[in-house]
Amino acid sequence: MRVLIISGSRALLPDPVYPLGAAIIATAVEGAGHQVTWFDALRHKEAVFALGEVVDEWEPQAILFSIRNIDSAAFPGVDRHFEEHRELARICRERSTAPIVLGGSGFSLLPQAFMSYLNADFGVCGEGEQRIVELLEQINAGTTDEPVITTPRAAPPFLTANRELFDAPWYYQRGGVANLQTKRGCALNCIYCTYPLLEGHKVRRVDPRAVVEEMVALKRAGIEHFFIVDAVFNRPEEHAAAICEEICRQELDISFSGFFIPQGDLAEFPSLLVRAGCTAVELGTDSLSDPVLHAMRKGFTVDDAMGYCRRLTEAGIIQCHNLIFGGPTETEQTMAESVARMDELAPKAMIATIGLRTYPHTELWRLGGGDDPSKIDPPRLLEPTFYIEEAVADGVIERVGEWVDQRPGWVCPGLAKRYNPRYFARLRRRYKGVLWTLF
Ligand code: B12
Ligand code: SF4
Repeated sequence: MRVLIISGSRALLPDPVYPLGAAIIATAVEGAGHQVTWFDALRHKEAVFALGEVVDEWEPQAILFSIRNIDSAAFPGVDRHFEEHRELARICRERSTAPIVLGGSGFSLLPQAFMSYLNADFGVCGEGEQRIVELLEQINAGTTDEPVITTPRAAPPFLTANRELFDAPWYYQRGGVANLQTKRGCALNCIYCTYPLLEGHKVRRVDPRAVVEEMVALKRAGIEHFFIVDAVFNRPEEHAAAICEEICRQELDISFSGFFIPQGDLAEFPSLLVRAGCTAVELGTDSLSDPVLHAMRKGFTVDDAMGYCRRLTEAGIIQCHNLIFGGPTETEQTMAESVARMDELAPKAMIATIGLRTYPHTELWRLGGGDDPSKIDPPRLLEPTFYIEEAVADGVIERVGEWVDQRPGWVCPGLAKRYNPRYFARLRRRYKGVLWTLF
């Protein structure tokens, strides 16, 4: 079959992100013997027009649409990406009779909403690399049944992407990293988080030798800086350590970063990270006040976080933290505690988030009084909603704005403070690796 695969994301911040999920799907489809062409909406100023031309020329027999981003999840200045996806889907419908199949992390969080909003034929929820091949066979044979299919979670080793698809070098040039996965799943249970919904609670690890093999292959292609896209890189800690050891064993000269939880037991882990090339990490700290950490069920305490971060600093690892202002049980006092303790840690960068984006099927959705999602008209679910604790709702935007203004390394996506595409693109011109190390 002639298959067109679209990456719908047009988000440029904090960096343009290589559409790894879409590339894996395209690799699977190509591997099954189909003719594949890809369209990357981010690469076109007039994406809808350009897509129309590709559809006319290519005359696809199936159109696969990868939806990574719904919105920027940043309050109050939220960017609504789902509206851009509708325009792309509309032009496909106008120019082609091919079935439209949706997938991707954004889609998987709100499948029914996207199906009806984009007027799609099929949707694959979750990890699509195996199921998409079967679905294309069924479409070809005219034997399809359910429009929305939920896939079982894949077992490692996972299919690796052919990075010629969607032009990985272009993203490396502009985004400064190549993305790579070392496992799927998160065993933790933070009340607002969608990652366990997307990837499950059971952690499925890729063999460290296979992870490093992928790094070696990318290094041969000139890529030396990586971002690990795992929910949390340092959980389980021994898997992360095994990957670091393998990088050291192979004397691979690369740098990498990823998401970390500020807690861990292995005393030698920070120095091992440094030897393996990880000298900058992003921490999902969220709060530095115990009642709020407890209410969000983060699974660590202020003491854990402060102690862990000091160990990272001693080992020479610079840090970017995230703080959420307005989470469950937040008060003026808990916010002030978080700010004071963050000042003590004095990280290189700090991302301030106001409130929490709520998603159906999370505990926070229920806590925030969200209705039963099955009773809501599906497209209405796409409207971004946020939880902000009532006790601080009045004035939290101004307070956070002031804190950010007073601290050079702090950014706030929702207030567009030190967070704009031109500033970041300027920094990026002279730098590879994670960008916040320049703040
Ligand atoms: C790593 C990550 C980042 C890193 C990316 C680093 C990098 N260079 O890659 C950073 C920190 C930069 C980042 C930034 C942002 N992110 Co982010 N990120 C993730 C994360 C954890 C993993 C993404 C990933 O690469 N997964 C691995 C790939 C292989 O999986 P996948 O893309 O899901 O693809 C699989 C399936 O979805 C499916 N599939 C994919 N496409 C298709 C298509 C078809 C047709 C089919 C059938 C199947 C299919 O099969 C694939 C293979 O199994 C996800 C959460 C998660 N656990 O998924 C959030 C997530 C994607 N991010 C999210 C958001 C909001 C953002 C930001 C907007 C945050 C912000 N305000 O800055 C920015 C946007 C950046 C941008 N330019 O797009 C949201 C998106 C939902 C939403 N509300 O829009 C997610 C889902 C997290 C969440 N809150 O729930 N992010
Ligand atoms: S916030 Fe991080 S640690 Fe908590 S459940 Fe989500 S991915 Fe896991």
